[in-house]
Amino acid sequence: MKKVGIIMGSDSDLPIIKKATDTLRALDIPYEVHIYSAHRTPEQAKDFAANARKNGFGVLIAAAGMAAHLAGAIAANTTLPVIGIPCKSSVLDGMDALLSTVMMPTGIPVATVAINGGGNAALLAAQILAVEDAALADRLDRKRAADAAAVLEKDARVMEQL
Ligand code: RP5
Repeated sequence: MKKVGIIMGSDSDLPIIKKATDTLRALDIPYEVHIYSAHRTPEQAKDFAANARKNGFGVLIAAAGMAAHLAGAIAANTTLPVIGIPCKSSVLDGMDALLSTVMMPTGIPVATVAINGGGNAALLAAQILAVEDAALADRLDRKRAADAAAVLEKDARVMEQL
């Protein structure tokens, strides 16, 4: 199976990345994680993106906060699908990162998930890989069913709490 490449701009983004890696591990999807910054280590970020396809990656996730150019910079150097996670910092509630990540110019798309949306980034990466992987698609179907069952279980008990 192709790997998911995860790049974060700083180790301060780790709690958000952990949500993604937990989800990928639960789905038995191989991944690799790096700390590369569009601003602090631009050459390493570029090299990783430019070589990602030949290095066995099928989709990339890029997480960054503040002036969050990482996902766009990664997307500029590969035609693999790139998923952007805008990370919330201590000011502006993540709106800075959301707009920096989502407002890409035509020609260089980034599929942007919610602010701090590490779990959905991983699920979207899984769904992309599952287009060509029936076993993974089956695992995703089973997860959806289990998630729905968990909600219905809460529904069955909600009146007991009120
Ligand atoms: C971004 O700036 C990182 O992705 C992080 O979300 C934010 C702050 O980074 P640190 O100053 O905590 O390293 O590049």
